[in-house]
Amino acid sequence: MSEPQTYKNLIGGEWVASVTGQTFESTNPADTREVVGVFQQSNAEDIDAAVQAAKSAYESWRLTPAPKRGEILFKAAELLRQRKEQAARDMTREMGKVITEARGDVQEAIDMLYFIAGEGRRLYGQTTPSEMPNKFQMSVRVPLGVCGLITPWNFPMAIPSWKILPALILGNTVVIKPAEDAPISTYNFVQCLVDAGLPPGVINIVTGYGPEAGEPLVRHPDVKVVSFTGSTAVGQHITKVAAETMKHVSLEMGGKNGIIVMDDADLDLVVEGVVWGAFGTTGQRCTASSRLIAHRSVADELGRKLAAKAESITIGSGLDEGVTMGPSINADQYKIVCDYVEVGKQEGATVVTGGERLTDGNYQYGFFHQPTIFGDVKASMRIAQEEIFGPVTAIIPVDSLDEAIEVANGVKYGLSSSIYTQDVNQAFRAMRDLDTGIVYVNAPTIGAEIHLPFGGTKATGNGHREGGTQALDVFCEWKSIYVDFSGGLQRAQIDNAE
Ligand code: UN1
Repeated sequence: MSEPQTYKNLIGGEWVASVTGQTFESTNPADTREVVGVFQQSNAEDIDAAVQAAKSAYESWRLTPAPKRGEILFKAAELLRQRKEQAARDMTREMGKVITEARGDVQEAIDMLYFIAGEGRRLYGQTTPSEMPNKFQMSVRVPLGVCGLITPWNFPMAIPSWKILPALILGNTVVIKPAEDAPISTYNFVQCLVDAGLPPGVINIVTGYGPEAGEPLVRHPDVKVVSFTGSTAVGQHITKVAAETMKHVSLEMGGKNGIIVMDDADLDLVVEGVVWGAFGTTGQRCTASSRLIAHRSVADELGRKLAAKAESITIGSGLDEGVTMGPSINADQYKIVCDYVEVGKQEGATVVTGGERLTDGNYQYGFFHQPTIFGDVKASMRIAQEEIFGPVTAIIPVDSLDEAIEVANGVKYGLSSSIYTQDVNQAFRAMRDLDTGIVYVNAPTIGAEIHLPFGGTKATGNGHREGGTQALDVFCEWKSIYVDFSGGLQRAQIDNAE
């Protein structure tokens, strides 16, 4: 194996070591003997240097015409297209998702580049008539300044792109702290922006751990927006800390996403969708299909069919052709998965398939677990309530659509949901009543496209959305501008009132 590369922080256009002089390693979760990169273990001083660089770059970036900013994004999209295969391979090595999915993750960042690049020529505000004569009024978006972005390892290029690009197109500058388990994908993405001509200091990367590097970013008085994807507990902490300096905060957090399967559903289609939704990315998506809320009359048959399909999954290193499911990301996450499987067994759920960790042969070097399906699950069980973030799903039998919707909504999260049915009336009732930010019909709970808003209700979010033009709202203020060309004082609500 070749010597791992050492990555430095990117601050003000320069690659610099952390002031701590310390580094950390990221290893391949499919084979932890392989170190994939060495990264700076940064602290508050590094964060401060990056924020200062972003703050001074802001002065000219905010005045660069938005279509010009968009042109840089278009160029970066072209570069990333050329580099897609290498970026996907780096991603698989650093966080384990199978190569076809890693290509999808890179593609999502490419899609986002093109979409947001086009926003450079839109960024629409409003013009609206005045209630007064000879008066003009409009609203425009204005940037906020330095944005602090804290991103996860499960979509290590797509999710940084969701945050970086809306921030940049509006004229903000960025300091990003990527997850310590998968920083290379952020480097690969940012390198495209740099090579496309993004001026120094407009984007800065600082790597490190949450308490040492993430916390000072959230606390920094010159950071105006924090956008975070990760756990609800950390999101709540960020909200409290950020309140002290009145920052804007956008949060994307957990999910416990349910697929409703009605008795008229095409079960073969369901099986294909569930296996993709539950075990794609080894279940490590916020949108993973971690519950199947199945009509009692089809639940057993569904379990049998699902078991056969799940058992045909090939587990291993995502770089190997033919492998369809990779490992969990790290030892901690692996333990969480193994512990939840034990919890499910103790709670009295039936193991329909799987239920065991894999430790033989080459599996011993990674964090591998069988795809696991529990049957006879009650909606109140922990495995049906808590986010597992692993290859585990739970079949919960129900007797009606009303009960199915009640169960689907009966968790603290509200990210994604789905219904399989041939009945248009049932589909529309579900679309109306499922309390999630995303609803799928006859498809699993994963697979969002970047040009619609992405996010969730309840403990999943704080009312903001990524994706779509809605993502722009996180990174700007609205300014309303009134121009009175009457030559006289016109008092709104007074001079024109009855
Ligand atoms: C996530 O679930 O963590 O919707 C992000 C999807 C992907 C993004 C998922 N486009 O499945």
